[in-house]
Amino acid sequence: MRWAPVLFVPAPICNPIFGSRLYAAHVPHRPFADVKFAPHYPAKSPLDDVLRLATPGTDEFVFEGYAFEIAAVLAEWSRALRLQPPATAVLSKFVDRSLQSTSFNPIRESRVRTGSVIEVVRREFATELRPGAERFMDDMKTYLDPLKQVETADFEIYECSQVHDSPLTLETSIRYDFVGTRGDQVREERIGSWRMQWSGGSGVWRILKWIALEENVSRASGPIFIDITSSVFGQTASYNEQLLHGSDYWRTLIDGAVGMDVYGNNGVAVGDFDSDDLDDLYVCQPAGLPNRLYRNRGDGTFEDVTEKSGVGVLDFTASALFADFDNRGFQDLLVVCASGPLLFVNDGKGKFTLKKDAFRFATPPQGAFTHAAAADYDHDGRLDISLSRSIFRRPQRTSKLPLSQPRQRSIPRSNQGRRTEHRE
Ligand SMILES: [Ca+2]
Ligand SMILES: [Ca+2]
Ligand SMILES: [Ca+2]
Repeated sequence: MRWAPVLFVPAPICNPIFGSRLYAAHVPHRPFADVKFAPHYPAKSPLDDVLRLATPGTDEFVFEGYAFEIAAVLAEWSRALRLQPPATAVLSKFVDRSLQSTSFNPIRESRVRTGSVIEVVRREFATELRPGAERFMDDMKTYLDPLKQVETADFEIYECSQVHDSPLTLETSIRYDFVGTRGDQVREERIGSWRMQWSGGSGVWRILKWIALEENVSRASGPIFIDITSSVFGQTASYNEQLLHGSDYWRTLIDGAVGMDVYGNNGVAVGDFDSDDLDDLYVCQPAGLPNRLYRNRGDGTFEDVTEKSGVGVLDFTASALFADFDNRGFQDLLVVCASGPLLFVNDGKGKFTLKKDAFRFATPPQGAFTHAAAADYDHDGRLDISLSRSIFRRPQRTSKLPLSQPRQRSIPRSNQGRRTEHRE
């Protein structure tokens, strides 16, 4: 054990992609710094074969690697745009002198939505290609000039194909999303598509062609939504002590045996359970954390009524639904746990009672329940339910991955008045 301090001297970290020794210049030389501790595991990890292919382009999907490199170019421009638009100096590093481009000045604008709060315009562009990198850079400056501050500059490559072998030339379709503030303080979002041609490889790419395809522009004179969550729920203990912490936090505190995982989402349900004409909120939670019911006080705040209402379900809950399933005039609560649906009947006095055996399945359902929808599909005056499940199947082929993609199945259930019946 006396060698332990030496063994734990930090070794240089090698980036598997770039092969550089990060931090090497910052680690001071220490005695025995050359001594390395090389752990020997008893067996090869079953994940090794998968992890070896995790870096884009290292498997048969070569274009994934090219797209990854081009995305890095766009990400560099994005970072510069958010610092100081239009950041054409950064962009010019990747623009070939022979670049051909269409004009970013729209030939047609049509109003999609008008109003005092938000207006939306659809832009169309000319298809004529014009040569010249300098002309393109001037055009791009003019295009981005109204955005004095850029908050979002996202680029997503949704198509990538090879045009020529030598030199390697790719054509990409890219969805862009700019969000920023103009000089007159109007907020503007531009979402559209470009088709671009790139030449190069080995991490060095230059843009040969830039074609503007379409664009939607949304403008608002100020923020449309304001986050008021903390002022609405801030006075409740459950908000501060439970909801503000994420799954990572709770997984370190709650025994893993309760089954809290990081897969899937937990929804919310909105309904007026106490019939005061104010919508209340039911918040679904991962396994081990009780779902919460918040009553709308009508003064811009909610109170936590989980305990006295009796709907603090601890099972993993994907979603929930308020609806009057027994036609007594009060909103009941359908809680969709992964293990199955639970029906809580509203007594009209602020308390719910779990209706046992509300659901009977002809065969044991496979997979995890995820969603529910309600409608009176057979017009008998009683609400019926459609339940969705996520089913994991082992693939037939020799995939090394443990599980295939989930498949969705739905179970329509007919409301028979006293209980529901399975109709599949
Ligand atoms: Ca209410
Ligand atoms: Ca009811
Ligand atoms: Ca019905």
